[in-house]
Amino acid sequence: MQFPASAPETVVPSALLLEVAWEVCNQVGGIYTVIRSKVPATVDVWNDRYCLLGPYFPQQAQAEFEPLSDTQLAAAYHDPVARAVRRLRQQGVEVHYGHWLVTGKPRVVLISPFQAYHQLGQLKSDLWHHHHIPSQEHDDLLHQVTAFGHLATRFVQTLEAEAEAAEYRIIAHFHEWMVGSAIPALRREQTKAKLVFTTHATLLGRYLAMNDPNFYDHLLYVDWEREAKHFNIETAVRMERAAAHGAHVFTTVSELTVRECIYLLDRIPDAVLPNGLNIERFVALHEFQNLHQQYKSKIHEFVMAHFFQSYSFDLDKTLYFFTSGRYEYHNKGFDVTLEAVARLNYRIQQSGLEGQVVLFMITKRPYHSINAEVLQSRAMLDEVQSTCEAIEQQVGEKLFYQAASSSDYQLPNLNDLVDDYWKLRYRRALQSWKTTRLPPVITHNLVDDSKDDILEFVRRANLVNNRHDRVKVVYHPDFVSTTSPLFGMEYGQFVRGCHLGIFPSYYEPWGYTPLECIARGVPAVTSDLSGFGDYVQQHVPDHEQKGIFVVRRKERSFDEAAEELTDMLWRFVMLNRRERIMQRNQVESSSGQFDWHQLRQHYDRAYELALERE
Ligand code: G6P
Ligand code: 1S3
Repeated sequence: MQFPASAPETVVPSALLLEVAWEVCNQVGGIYTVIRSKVPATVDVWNDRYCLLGPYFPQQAQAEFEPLSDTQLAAAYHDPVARAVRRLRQQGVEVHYGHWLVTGKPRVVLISPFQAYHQLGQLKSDLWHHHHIPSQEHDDLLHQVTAFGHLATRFVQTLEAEAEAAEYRIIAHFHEWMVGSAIPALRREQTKAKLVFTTHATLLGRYLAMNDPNFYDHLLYVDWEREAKHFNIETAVRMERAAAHGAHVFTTVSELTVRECIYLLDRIPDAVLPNGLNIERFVALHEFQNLHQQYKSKIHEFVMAHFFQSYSFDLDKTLYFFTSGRYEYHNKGFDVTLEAVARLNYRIQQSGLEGQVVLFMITKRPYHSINAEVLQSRAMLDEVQSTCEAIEQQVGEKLFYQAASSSDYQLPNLNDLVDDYWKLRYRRALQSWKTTRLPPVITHNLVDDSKDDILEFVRRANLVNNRHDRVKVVYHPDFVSTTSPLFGMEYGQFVRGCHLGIFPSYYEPWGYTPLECIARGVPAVTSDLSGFGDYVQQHVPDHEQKGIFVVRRKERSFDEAAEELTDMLWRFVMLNRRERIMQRNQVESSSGQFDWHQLRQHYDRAYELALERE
């Protein structure tokens, strides 16, 4: 689906848009990416009629929020948001107003939920009496969202009064159940604001998918109330339902989640709002290819440190695959990925094909520390490198001197140009580094490594980085970041340096990980059970040619999905360098259709619909 970029005048000029989410200035998961990446495209169109609202947590705010000074606030008398902030402050509410320090620098209001904790008893009682939402003791997240829901309600009401004076209508767009409890409260108070609610997953869907291998077959018959009690999430589920039912316009992120909404929330969504990214295109195509080469070299450094201590292989014939995401072994398709690479390992061994694959599994698990041997190996490789550099410099200097003073024009034996000291140091560095033990699969010491599904699989399949394995596995149970001593690069740079991202999810309302690859010109595998994969199947013709591969998992067994993925991986390893470069070009040039400047249109349509509804 392609839309022209909208001009500002196509958006209702008399409306003010307030976007409310728990993850505004507060990164928890995928919704942060949605809101943050959408900001530039939204600000382009809505300008100063756009504001965000989120919870105030001092530590997060310190890094991401810049408050307006009192003078700036006082001067903003035409701004209904500033007026609402001032009014609430006069009533004793602590409200922060300023800019979110992200690209687009939008205006943002942050309110600390904790200031309403003394009212929790009353708020819980109201939720029960007005909306039949029970409360739960000792659940701090529920306490925070209950308190925030109340304060958000007050803010919208105050803004409503201020905006009315300025003849603005308000659209308040709430994301996910954590901010959803404001919706039934606002409806009960007969708000004039038009309320939009987007759910990015359903709470029950996630729990059921994790626990029921036939989740999609059973979806039709789920007794939501019984299951919500069973998983002990009744309060949150009822908040989600109340928000979905109370909104003027109810939306979700993919056709797949539409089904969940119908069966688990009992409301058909009015619209699907697919997720996009803020895609940065380079003027010259070769620039992103150069970046691939540059970051691949950094990954080479990690690989040398991790493997070459035990044995070496040709890095020029090595492909880097990776998967990443929250540690949901089954939902994120880690199980299918591992099964497929184990089969690929066998196929490559049998075929006599040259080269190997390193699969990185990047996720987050509780760990004590980085494995000391892995760290030490990295440090020792650094020592080898600095020794080589010292020798290089010495040889260079001596060679230059000998060349200048030479009378026979013969190249001297370079070995003779190295001091014994450096020869010895070189030998010692290598001797103490090299080992006969196998390179470890996992880079960290997990808190509980006896019950880890990934480790269990590699042990069972004997995919433990044997010398003869043609697929090696590196399990990194922490996010990749510039401060990580092993990779020392940003996640986005790591993605660029890899050859293929693999994300054959079983449960994934949207799934940003493959899209993050496409945005960087890296081919990716997704599945038809992820919102993104489903969208690609419906809206991106010839997606395989564009380097987006969709594993079919709907109504197919684990074994069939694993086999299809193995075939995809096999075809990928058969490509030569030229073909890979061409494929990356195709991937990069198709990324534009996932830019928010295209996809934001869906949001504006939902807002127009909301304004039409009573
Ligand atoms: C980019 C660089 C080339 C390099 C290639 C490697 O295209 O511009 O100089 O040869 O990457 O591609 P590969 O798929 O083998 O990592
Ligand atoms: C949800 O985050 P998650 O990883 O818990 O929302 C994301 C943004 O819409 C979506 O990409 C993801 O699939 C959902 O699961």
